[in-house]
Amino acid sequence: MKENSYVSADDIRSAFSAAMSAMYRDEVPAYGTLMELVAKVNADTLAADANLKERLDATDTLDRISEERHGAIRLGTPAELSMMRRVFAVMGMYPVGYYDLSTAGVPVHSTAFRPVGEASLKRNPFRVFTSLLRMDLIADEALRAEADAILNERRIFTPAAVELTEKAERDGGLDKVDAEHFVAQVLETFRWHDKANVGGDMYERLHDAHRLIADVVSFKGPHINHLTPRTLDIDRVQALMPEYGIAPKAVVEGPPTRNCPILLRQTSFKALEEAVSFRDAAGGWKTGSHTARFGEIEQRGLALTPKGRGLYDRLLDESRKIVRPAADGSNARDYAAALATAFEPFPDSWAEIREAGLGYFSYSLTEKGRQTKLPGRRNLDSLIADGLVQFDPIVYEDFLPVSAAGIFQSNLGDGAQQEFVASPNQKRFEADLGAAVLNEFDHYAGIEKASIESCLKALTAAVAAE
Ligand code: OOG
Ligand code: NI
Repeated sequence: MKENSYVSADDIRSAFSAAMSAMYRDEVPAYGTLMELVAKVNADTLAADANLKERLDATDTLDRISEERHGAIRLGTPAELSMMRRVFAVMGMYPVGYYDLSTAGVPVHSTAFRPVGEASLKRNPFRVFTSLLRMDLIADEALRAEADAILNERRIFTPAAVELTEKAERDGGLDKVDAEHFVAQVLETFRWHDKANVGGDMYERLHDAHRLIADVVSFKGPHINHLTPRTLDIDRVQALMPEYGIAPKAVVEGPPTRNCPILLRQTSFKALEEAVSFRDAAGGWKTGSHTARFGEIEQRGLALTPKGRGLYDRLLDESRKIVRPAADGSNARDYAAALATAFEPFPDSWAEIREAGLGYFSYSLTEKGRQTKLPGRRNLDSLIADGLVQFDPIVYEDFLPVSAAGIFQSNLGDGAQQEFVASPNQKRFEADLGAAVLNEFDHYAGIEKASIESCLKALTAAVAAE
């Protein structure tokens, strides 16, 4: 097959995220309502802020502003995780970051499959937060063995999805017909199944061990449990949700509202209780319910260096010592106030954040810089001071374990709080995945470094060219 007849991985990912969006809106009408609200708030925000509109027009694709940025699934076995890695690779999505959620009472560890290069992120930034159930954290050995047996029986990928993934690996891509077929087949893996894989008794036992275990083990596949569009004003969407008939989670996760947004802010509407049926002893079906699916929104800001992240983690921890957000939202105002107070030591101008070495920036030449020729290399700060080089925040494209835990918890129900011994095991996760995850800090540092190098090179190359 000729190379130029292949569809780009970025285009396959775009088609996949559009197909997921259509399927999820169809399956979860409340999600469609959330999308409408987000589109309205984004339009209002842009109408009220001409500057923002201009900036987004220059740097982003304005017409895609309210589209999904991520979704999430929960897998049951190492084999499912490693096959999922191969499927996502066909769509240009690679594992970035390792998140241990055991500390937060959720028996999973996770990565995010996402596009990595700037051009790919611009084309379509869709990512999937992917968790693997940690059976090793389940105390009940008999239950563990039964759950393992159930999981080992199921096949979450269609035969055609596996074949097309192998074909893409072998040939280095898929042509148009195969790519369309691939998207349709892979979509099946994420579909909701209202008929459980297990009987009602087994579901109860799994549920008693942990709600998340029931969610993973009881069904035919890893149904997509939420999708997340981007909002330009997360506080406003959070405030308006009740008016639209959807129940927001108690608080927005992540940093407080700031002039200079950092990392990631997220909130969701609470998972819906949905009718499902379980096998009964006579081989028929018995109706019950399951709570797993919700809708989320996100707003992203500056990627922080390890030093910045250290400060963020410490301040977040301090805010939670003042007020711990209650699941019912009763102290949401106090929590927002405590968060704002706790974050006062975190500088709130790009220049101060940069000078303190707290964030990653992308450097470029100013107009003056483009017309300047330097005899030799000079230090970056002096080039900035002389107006030759400017800097823009690099956007954080990853996730936050404390926030993720908050999202998990609010959707597992209030009684689901459970203690596990902290036991991050990235080595084990990577062995199960069949690959190493990219370290997100190294990645941002690399982008920053390359931008500095290219400025210095351009400033001195002007001399060489003369
Ligand atoms: C994933 C929760 C984490 C996020 O945005 O932090 C997540 C899940 O509930 O499976 O999606
Ligand atoms: Ni999410």
